[in-house]
Amino acid sequence: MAAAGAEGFVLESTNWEGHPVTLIAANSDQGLLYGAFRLLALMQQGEPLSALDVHDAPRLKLRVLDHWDNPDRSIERGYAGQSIWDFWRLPGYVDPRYTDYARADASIGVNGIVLNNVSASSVYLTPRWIAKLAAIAAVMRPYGIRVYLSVLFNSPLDLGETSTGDPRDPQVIAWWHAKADEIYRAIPDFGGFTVKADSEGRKGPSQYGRTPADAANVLARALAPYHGVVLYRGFVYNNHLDWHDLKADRARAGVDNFASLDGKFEKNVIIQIKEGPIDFQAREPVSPLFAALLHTPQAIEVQTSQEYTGQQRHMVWLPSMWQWVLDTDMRVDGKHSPVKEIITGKTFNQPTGGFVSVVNVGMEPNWLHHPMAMANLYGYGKLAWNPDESLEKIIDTWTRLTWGNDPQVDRTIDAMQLGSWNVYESYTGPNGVGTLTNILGYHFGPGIESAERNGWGQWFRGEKDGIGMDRTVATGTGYIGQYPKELAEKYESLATCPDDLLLFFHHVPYDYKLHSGKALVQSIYDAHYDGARAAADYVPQWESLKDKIDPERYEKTHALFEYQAGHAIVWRDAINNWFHQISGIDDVQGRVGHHPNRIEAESMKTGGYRTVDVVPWETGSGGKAVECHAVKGCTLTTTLERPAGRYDVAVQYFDIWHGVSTYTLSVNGAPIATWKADDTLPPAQPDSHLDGQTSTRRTIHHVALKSGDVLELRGVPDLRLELFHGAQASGLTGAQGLRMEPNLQEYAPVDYIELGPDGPITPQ
Ligand code: GCV
Repeated sequence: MAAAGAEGFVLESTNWEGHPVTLIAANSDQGLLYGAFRLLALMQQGEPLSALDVHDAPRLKLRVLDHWDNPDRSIERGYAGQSIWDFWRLPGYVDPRYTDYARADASIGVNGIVLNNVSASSVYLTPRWIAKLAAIAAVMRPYGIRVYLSVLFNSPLDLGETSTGDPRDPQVIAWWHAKADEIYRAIPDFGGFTVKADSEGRKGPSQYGRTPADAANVLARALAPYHGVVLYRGFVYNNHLDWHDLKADRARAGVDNFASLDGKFEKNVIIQIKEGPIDFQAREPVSPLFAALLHTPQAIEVQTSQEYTGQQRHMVWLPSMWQWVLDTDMRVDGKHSPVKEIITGKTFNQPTGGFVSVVNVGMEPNWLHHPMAMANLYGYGKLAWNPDESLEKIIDTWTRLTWGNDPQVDRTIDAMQLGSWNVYESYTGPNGVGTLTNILGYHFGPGIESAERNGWGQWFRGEKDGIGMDRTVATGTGYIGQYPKELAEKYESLATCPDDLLLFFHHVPYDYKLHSGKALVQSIYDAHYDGARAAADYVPQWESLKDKIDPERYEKTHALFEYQAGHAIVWRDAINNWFHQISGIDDVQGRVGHHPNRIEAESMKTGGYRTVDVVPWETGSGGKAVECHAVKGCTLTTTLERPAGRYDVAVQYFDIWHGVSTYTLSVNGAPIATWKADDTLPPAQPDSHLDGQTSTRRTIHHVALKSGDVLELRGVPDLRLELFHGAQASGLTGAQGLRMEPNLQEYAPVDYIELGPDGPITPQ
């Protein structure tokens, strides 16, 4: 049993006094629990119990989920409802969902949960709140899960209990020691603290002329007597970089800030490093910081919550990306040193290491909104347990446990999930350019230039002459020099830099010839068409399973796949149009900028609609859309000149968070579809922009049409009359006190109508 260690287990089919028995053995309760969960999973997959011989133990010590949950139950980058932690009712009322969550997490091997946002509030450290944390810890404990807390670096000052936040000040040191004592009295198995400091405007040790090591060590010393740890985040960077400085580079920040501190941290400090040097993009190279800390334990941080990868409205199976990161061999000192062995502590002989995922589950019944997104949480647990587990096995097990053992169901879902990261990457930001989302909005749809010309440093430097960040040592920011020699040489040279990271490392002309043989811009056009097509294909693949899936989950997933198909076209067109305009290079296949089946709303005959600009221009077809400001609604009509047949009619409109416009599509005066633009899902924010985040497609399938038919779209806006701010105070009553709040209106906006074939739309 020695190999099972503290958390492993053995499952064996044996017999006792002539009777077959199944043995679960372990060195601890936790090991037994994991063994029991494994046994249940095997049984659920129909594995015979007669020949069990499973010996397993986790490879990573810390398998921790981060919740970016705030005290008011909002969640930063959460897409499945409000926080499950109902702090206002704790500790008196302990929601039974905590037990469900603990059980689900333990079943995939999670052994720690950071309860609150890394952008932390100091309120959690007050006695009243420690009692609340203790109530959650009591639920987690039987499941082998320790609770952790994100702490504000200068909490004692923030709470008014010291006169400074300087980590070297004796008052501050004493405060943290007393606070640790207090926490451990309430929660004897408390895991420790996570710290985000000197990052994105958060205060940090730099304001006192101190280093991350000073800040981490004061906490670590306070936790050490109780075996607690500090997970200090390597995500320290300046978000006010100078765009005009061609040497400025956010990607450098991790190594620049931490490498010189290697060896200066207390033993119970673990540096928590985001997988890539920027921020959970669809693809980034692996952070060079993994190779720069030889004397400090490390944890990798990934993001199950799909902030930049479709926010749980697009299916993207992220373990494919994570395993690519884990398998990356950093070649430290020319030796085999894959990330997965660095974070277990093996490469640099560290006593501990970790695998952390930002999870951001919410109150929605399935925790993450998209039924397929739960495969990300499951896959995280499996990789944190064993980074070498095969992706095929992980997804197949998840599919069987979630959707049953029907071979067609399993084959179909497995294949869709396994390809989904590459599909998403190809219709959003291929070639290492980053996810070309609106980084100044809520990181959802395309908004290409939002990343440029500001201090955030998510630049890709798309100019007339070419595109990509020159991060070479020879002529660029020197970032590539932060990698160990072999990797640095590979990335520095255009001859060996992989196509899928090219624009992360090099600035090249648009007609640059890739290793694939294609010109860069053509490859981008093709990738976006292929990616959008592949996303569209999820719909018929899913429909092929209709009779084998329960109606509730079938319909929910179907609607999400339809949404993804439409939104992938928004991405495809925005990025292709932008590249077409900046490069001036035509698509050799003539698709970009030519949409023969598209009828622009602004070109249709209108009853009341007015033309408006879409900003940024690339997120609206032709840069324009129409809006209706008339209470009774407006119409768009067109007389078709098409051969008779069945068509899929797609209406591209904008669904903003506020307001519920109504649309009706009619043929020759007979309505064929009515729907409401009632999106309130979490990515949406209270702004009324028509852009790539709100552009939405509704497809009405198999519509019989012929030449001469009149197609009419009627839009009825939602014009909200709100109580005029201050009306009551000013003594205004009734209609006098009402006015239209421009930010709350939804003017039934329309971009275009498209008749198949195009994108997902095929003639019937
Ligand atoms: C919690 C990104 C996200 C932020 C997040 C930050 C972090 O910038 O957009 O919401 O803040 O990363 O990881 O600290």
